[in-house]
Amino acid sequence: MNFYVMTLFPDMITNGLNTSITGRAIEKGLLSVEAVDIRDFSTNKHMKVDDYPYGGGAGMVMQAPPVCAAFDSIVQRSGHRPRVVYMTPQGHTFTQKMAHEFAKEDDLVILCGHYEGIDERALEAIVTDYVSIGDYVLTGGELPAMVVIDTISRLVPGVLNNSESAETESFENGLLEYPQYTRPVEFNGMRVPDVLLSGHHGKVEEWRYQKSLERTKKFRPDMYEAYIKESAKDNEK
Ligand code: 6GU
Repeated sequence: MNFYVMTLFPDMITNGLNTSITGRAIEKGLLSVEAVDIRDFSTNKHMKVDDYPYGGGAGMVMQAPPVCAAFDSIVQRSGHRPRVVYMTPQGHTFTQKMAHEFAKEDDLVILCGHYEGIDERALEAIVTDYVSIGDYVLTGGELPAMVVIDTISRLVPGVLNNSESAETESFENGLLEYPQYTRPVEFNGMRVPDVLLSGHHGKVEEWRYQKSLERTKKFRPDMYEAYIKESAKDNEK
């Protein structure tokens, strides 16, 4: 899968994603991440890419021409018009389900804004999806872009090795994950639960399921309600 990140801070993207699991996947050729520097497409002699907002107000707005020219260069290189995700606190909140949807694409463009945002005409011309990562405000779309790319990447076949992907994960089954333990068997007077040492696979599974339910009810009552409703529906069938 190929990601194109349109940004004014390409180093943030490259430094962030060339590390750890995504870095390994890039080396293996399973992913590519190209940071497209919007400033390279400025037609201004000072390489300016922003200006004052019409109508007045605080801050600067990223201008339409360099944004659209940067996108055109991606269309040229990829040979089609890929989906364009604009990272904005005004978008739909990112979910695991959306990650699965985006993971079906071969090419995905992520557009990062800064300052007070991007000229609406550029957005109308190229953006297909408006995505936020939560109800708080960041200085720019780069960290959200990395969050989205990381989440999608681990769904791309081969990116996770067996032991990584074999983990039962929070959100994939609608429940939070159960607690994990490793050696030593006793730490500061706290013992690993006996059932995990029993070697009884069925009992371990049941214990983990109960812990998942317990945690979800405690920390995410909204998810718990949805899970119970779904289970009731399944039982009717
Ligand atoms: Cl996608 N961008 C910015 N600037 N702030 C955010 C966000 C995105 N999602 C949550 N807060």
